[in-house]
Formats: sequence, C-alpha cells, structure tokens
Amino acid sequence: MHELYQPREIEAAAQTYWDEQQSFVVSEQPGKDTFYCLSMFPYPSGKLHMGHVRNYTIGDVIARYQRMQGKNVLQPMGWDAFGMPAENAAMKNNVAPAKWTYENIAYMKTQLKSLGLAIDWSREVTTCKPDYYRWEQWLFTKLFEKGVIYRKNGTVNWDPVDQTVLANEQVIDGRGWRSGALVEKREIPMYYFKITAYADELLSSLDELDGWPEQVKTMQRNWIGKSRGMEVSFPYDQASIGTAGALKVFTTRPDTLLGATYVAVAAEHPLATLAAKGNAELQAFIDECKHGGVAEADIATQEKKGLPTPLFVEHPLTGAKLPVWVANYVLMNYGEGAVMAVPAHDERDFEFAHKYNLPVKAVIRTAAGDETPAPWQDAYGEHGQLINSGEFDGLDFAGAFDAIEVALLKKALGQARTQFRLRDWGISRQRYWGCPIPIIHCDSCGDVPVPEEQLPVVLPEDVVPDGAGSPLARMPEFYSCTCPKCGAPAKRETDTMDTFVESSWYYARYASPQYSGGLVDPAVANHWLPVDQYIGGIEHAILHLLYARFFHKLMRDEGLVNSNEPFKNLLTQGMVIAETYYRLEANGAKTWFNPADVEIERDAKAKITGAKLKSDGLPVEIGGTEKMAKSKNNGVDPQSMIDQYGADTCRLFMMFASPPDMSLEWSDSGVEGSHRFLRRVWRLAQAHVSQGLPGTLDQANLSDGQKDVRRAIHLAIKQASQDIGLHHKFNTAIAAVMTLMNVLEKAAQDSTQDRALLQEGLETVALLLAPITPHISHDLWLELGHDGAIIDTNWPVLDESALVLDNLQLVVQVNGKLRGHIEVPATASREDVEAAARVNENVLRFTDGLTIRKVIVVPGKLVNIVAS
Ligand code: ANZ
Ligand code: ZN
Repeated sequence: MHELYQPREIEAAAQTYWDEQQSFVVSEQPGKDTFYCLSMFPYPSGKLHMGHVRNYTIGDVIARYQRMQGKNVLQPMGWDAFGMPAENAAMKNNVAPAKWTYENIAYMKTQLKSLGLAIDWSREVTTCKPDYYRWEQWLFTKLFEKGVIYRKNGTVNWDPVDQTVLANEQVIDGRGWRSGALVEKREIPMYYFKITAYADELLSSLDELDGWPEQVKTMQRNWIGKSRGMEVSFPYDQASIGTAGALKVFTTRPDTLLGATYVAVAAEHPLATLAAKGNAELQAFIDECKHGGVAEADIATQEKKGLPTPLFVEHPLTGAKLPVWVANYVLMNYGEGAVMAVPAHDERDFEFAHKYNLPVKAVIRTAAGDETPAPWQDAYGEHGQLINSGEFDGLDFAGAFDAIEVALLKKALGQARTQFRLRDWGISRQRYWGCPIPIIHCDSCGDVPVPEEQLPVVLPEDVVPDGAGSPLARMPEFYSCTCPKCGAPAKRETDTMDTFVESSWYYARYASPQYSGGLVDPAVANHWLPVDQYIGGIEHAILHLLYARFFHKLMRDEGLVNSNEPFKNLLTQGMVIAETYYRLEANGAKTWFNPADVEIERDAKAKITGAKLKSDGLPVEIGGTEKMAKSKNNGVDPQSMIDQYGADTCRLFMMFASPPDMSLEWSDSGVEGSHRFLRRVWRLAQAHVSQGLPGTLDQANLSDGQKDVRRAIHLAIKQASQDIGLHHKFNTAIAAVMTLMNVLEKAAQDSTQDRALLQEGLETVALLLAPITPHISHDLWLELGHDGAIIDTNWPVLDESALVLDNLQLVVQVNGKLRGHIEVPATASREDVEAAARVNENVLRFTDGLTIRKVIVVPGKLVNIVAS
C-alpha cells in the first residue's frame, strides 16, 4: 500500500476492474429484488457541467447503496441527442449537427466514466440514432391510426426574415432572436398528441405518487388545471349580426352571469372576422394581435387592448343586449375563444372596462358586506352571496351555480362542463435535427402513415442547416416518395418531432435497448419498470415529467407495459451555485469574471474584504452567489477538479456540502477539506495495514475503552443506514463516518484486540463510504485483506448489542436544579440508582440540613431529589 493517497492510480485501477468484470452489466434475475435507478439523461452539449456531476453522483450513490442491499440494480445512461443547440453550433462552425453531436457524446462519455459511475453501458441509448427513433416512429403510426395523434392547423411564431418557425424561447420581446424581425403568428398544419384525453387520469394518478415531492405534484396539478364551470350561450342579436346563432363562452363563475356587461372574443374568432369586413381599423387591430409571441406568459402580462364591434348578443337570462368586443386578452385556443365579461368580479375584465368606460355591475356581496361599492378600485374576485341578480339573490356560489344551470338548461342555453387548462401537445417542429415524422402526403389518399416495413424514416446526417427554414423541405431526395396506399407520387412530411418526444420513453427502452421486435420487449420492460428512483432537475417538474407520464399510459394502452406510472420515487436535486464577480464597464454593462481567475482578500479574522482579478491585480465587485451559468461566467469545470483531486474527492464534496434537494454552494475550501478527509482515511489505513493484518476480534472480551470504540463503529452504521437508506441525507451520513474516523484515529493500537477492532472500524469506513467514494473504498477493501471486491459486498450489518451501554450517565438534580452526574450500571434497579444519587457528594452538600421528601427517577436519564 502506497504511503500517500494517490487518487489517479487507484481510480484507474478500480475502473479497470469494474470494466473487466463487467460489474455493472445487469440481466433479469427472476426472484431477485430489482432496483431501477435512473438519472435524467444529458443533452450532449459538449462537456459535463457541475449540475450533471451532482445529478449523476446522487443517482450513483443510491444505485450502489441498493446494490449493497443485495438488490439487482439497473442504472443505465444515454443521450438526449436531438435538438436546437446542435443546429446552432452547426451554423456557427459549419459542421453537420450529427458530427458535432457524436463527438460531444464521445467526450462526455469519457467524462462520465472518469466519475466512476456504476452504469450498465451496454444499455446506452442515443436518441438521434435510427435504431432508437424507429420505435418512436412506429408508435407514432400506431397512435395516428388510433386518432391519438391528429393533424390540424396550429398557431406558431413565424420569423418573416429568416422564413422560419421559432420556438417560444426564441422570441425575445416579440422579435426573432437572430433576425430581430417582428414575429408574426401563423397558422400552419401541425401534429398533435391528444394528451387532453388523458388529462383526468394524469391528474388523479398523481395521488398515487407518494414518492414524489409535493411541490412537483402541485406544479403538475396547476399545469393540468382542471376547472369546473359552465358553457353559456349568448343568442345573436339578429339585427346586428344578420344570422341566427349564439356565441358560446366558458366561465368558471356562472354565479356572476347577471353581472356580465359585455362579451369579448379573440382576434381569431369568427365574430371578429365578421365584424372586420369593411372595417379597416378593426382589421388592423386583428392583424396586430396576430403579431407577438404565443407564449401564455406574454399574454398574461401584455397591456389589455380591444376594439368595439357593431355586433350585439343577448343575455341568456335577461335578454339585455350586450356589445361584442374584440380583445387581445381572450385566447382563441382556450375555452370557446370568447368570454362573458364581468368587470366587477374579474381582474382582466375590470382593467379592460376601466380603460374603455364599459359598465361595471356588482353581483357578489363583498366580505365586508358591501352591496354596491363605488367607485370600484378593483375587481372583487372572491366567492360570496349573490346580489343584484333577481331570483338568485342571496344564494351562495354552489347554490347559484346549480340554480343558474337549471335556468340555462330550461332555455337550452347552457350546461355545466369540466375543462382543463392543459392543451393538446403540438409536436411538429420545422427543424432539421429531430426525428422525422413518419407520414406521407398523397393527393388522393391524404395523410398516410409510413408502413412498418418502411421504417425507420432515416434523417440524413450529412446536412449543415443554414437557419432559413428546414433543409429537409429543400431536399427532394428526402421528401420525394410514392404513396404506400396507391403508389402515386407523394411527398414525405419534412417536419420533425419535438425532442420532448424522445425523452418521454427512453427510460422504457433501457430495459431492452437492442430489442428489434418492438419498442420494448414487454416481459423485460415489466421486469424493471416502473423506475424505483428517478433523479433530475426541478426545471423538468412540469413538461418532461408530464409527457413521460403520458407516454407511459400510451404504452400501457398499447399493451407494452403493465404499470400506470413510470417513476415511483422522484428526487429533484437542487442547483449548484457559486459566487459571481464583475466589473462595471463605462457603458453600464457588466463584465463577469470566472471565480478561478479571481483572488479573494480577507482580513485577520478571515472575513472577506474584497476580491481582485489575478491577471491584473485590480479589484472586482462581488456579485453574490447564483446558479452556475455561462451568462454570469461563474461555472467551475468539473473536469479540472477531477484532474486535480480525483473523482472521489469531487463526489465526496458534492454529497457532503448539502442534502441533494437543496442548493449546493461551490467552495474551493470545501473541496480541499473533502480531499484532506480522504487522505486521513488513507493514512490511518496505511499505518494499520503496514503492520500486518490482525486476527479476528474476540467480542466477548472487550475492555471498556474497546467497547466505546465498537459502539462508535456501530453508531456510524446505524446513522449512515438511516440517512442514506431512508432519507437520502448523504451529508449527515458522511458526517457520521467523519465522527467515527475521529474515534478510530484516537483509539489505542497496542494489543491484538485493539488492532482487530481498528480493522473492523476501517472496514466499516470503507463500506459506508463505498457508495460515495467507490474508488478509494475499492482499494481499501483489498488492502484490508479481502479477496472479493467491495462492489460485491453487502452493506454492513448493525450489531445492536454493540450499542448497549454497560454504564449509564444520569443527571442528578436537587429541587429541579442540576447538581451533578452519576454513573450507574445499565442494569441497575431503581433502588440502586436512588441510593447512588443520595450518596453523591454534591447531593449531600445541597441537601445538608434539609429533609429529603421525594426522589424521582427517570430511567436512563435523571434523578430529581425533592428536599426542604
Ligand atoms: C366570467 C367570469 C367572472 C370569469 C369572474 C372569471 C371571474 P380558468 O379557471 O383558468 O379555467 N376565460 C374563458 N375563456 C377564456 C379565453 N378563451 N381567454 C381568456 N379568458 C378566458 O379560467 C376560466 C375563466 O377564464 C372564465 O371564467 C373566463 O372568465 C375566462 F368573476 O367568466 B370567467
Ligand atoms: Zn395515395
């Protein structure tokens, strides 16, 4: 054993051993408990960042711990390899996205391997490879035939200069991110997954996910947004509209029906189109509404604007004529694309009515009891008793809901309806680097799914996009084809799928990654699924997790899996944050400096007084800690840390610095501290091993001091087992091992018993650290004389008897005041304890001259002597 801890050497040796033994390659073993541990797979952006390292270390600690519990553990890894960054990099560097992506994957794989993750690499999946996406296309055709996927016109962001569709995040302040052109809304045919058909189940089965953070479930519930309301029809005023008919609206507040003072429709609504005929001003407004992003957040915050029309509708209960407005706050693809406006009780309507001087009629009594508070300062949005509503006056929300439904039903002008905020999932992207949509357009047969034997529709990999629309749409060699039904010349779809589609089912593919008979081999998939532990960033709390849950149900309904939910337990890891440093430039902009290039200045008490740039020695401002990000230049490259200290130090620091679900602050001194701790472990083990290994411990004959050491060993086992196994609190588990190390370093090493005890202690340290710092543990285990590898060893078993104390320390009080301590045998009777307390010298002193009235013994804790 080397005298010094040399991580580079021992890490290489451990990794070579695992590779040669194929230690992490797993197969189905009937009868053995399985544990499927999955970390969200990375996008191959170039190199690992700290967030990845944290995510994968957490997953690895859990996987290795479960393996030590004797379970058959599956921990796979792959690449979420399609997506826009590859296209952007391609344009910048003039390389094909495929080449860029595959090179990144190769590099990042070596990085992941250097972390020593217990991954079954034989199951690696890469979503941009045809052997992966062919199954996505296969499922697509099945779902298209079933009607779960359909095609209809959808609204997209259109960049008129770049002639391309933009994702919401590419629209910045209403303009295209590259061209700066004003973005337009455009209607184009798109494919949709009918996720709304599963809305109810996606909502209700959240209740079964006990192993998910409450916060994530709440976010999903809000996203799905179930609301019970009523659809209400406002008959057309034929004089102004010209035809018979009715304007349908959806409202969650039918109790406010008598407070409706106007109706408003979306710019795309047919009544808006009708009113705009021959009305240039209105047409211009409608066109303006079609500009700007389609993101909901933009719509919620934009200034409310509208124009009146000459059209009127009739109130369904009173027959009063209400004007029809066109308003930018009404969304076409929500509810009915029209609202009944109740300014007194709806925030948006209030703001609008205020601006355009529309009447406000209060129909709900406020909590303060106001009937007609005027002037109104704001809408009153709470539920309450009805007023100014004729026969409905005095009813509460529920009563009014039902009574108004009855009244509307009688006139066939309304009925209760449940509606979801969730929209169908539009998956068409007019981009190159994605999975081709397997549809062929034929003039006579329509949209024909590509037959199974013609799959996959392979994406050509040698294309360099130029940013102006999809290159596929300009490649006849890609899109020219014949119709599978009639054989006539036809055109292949050139849109690709949203990359969220690939990440919605990869976890299932890992079960049988090479299976060529289908998307999954159902028997094998059911052996492993659902995932026992899923780990990833909170940024995926909504979309990715919702889509994956949806896909699981789709796969279930195709007979591919038999569970209802994909992820039993979810751990959302916190952010990695670091200090930021900047200088204010003359133009007001900030230049950010990387922490590695900055030197901290401290006063005598080590308090930070300032910082300066290493290169020029001049001061920089300290900007506070923030999430590691390119924009603030505060990222620390994990590779440089691994190169300098080794993977184990890196892993130990990440797990020790904070619990996994909290944010982790980067600290150089924390890394150094972790490294020092591993060196201490090494030093103690080296000193021990160099004297030859001791014989077995004679447990029956331990001195008091030796019993204390053994108790420390088993206390550490107890603590670490609870912390890792039950709570995922790796930081406190590590603290328990550190406490044990303090004891072991001070323990006597004279007798053979002492040395046998230290052997048990060091073995325990190696085992408890094995999930966290697997390389050093691997080496120590061999040095401590074991033939087998620690990776095949079980987690240490707690010896309860070692925790039992021979003697107990009790607190002694006189009249409730602490007056001393006594040590008594753990087996002492109440009488013995009382007797020992009575003769304690402090007790004698404080009861001198008094009569002892009562002695209270709380076993194992204290004795209180009441004297007066
Ligand atoms: C009248 C009313 C009175 C409303 C009131 C609210 C408060 P959730 O809960 O999200 O489902 N709404 C309906 N369709 C809309 C559309 N296409 N664009 C914009 N807003 C629309 O919201 C339902 C409420 O959102 C509906 O109830 C409607 O306004 C509005 F005191 O109707 B309410
Ligand atoms: Zn045809």
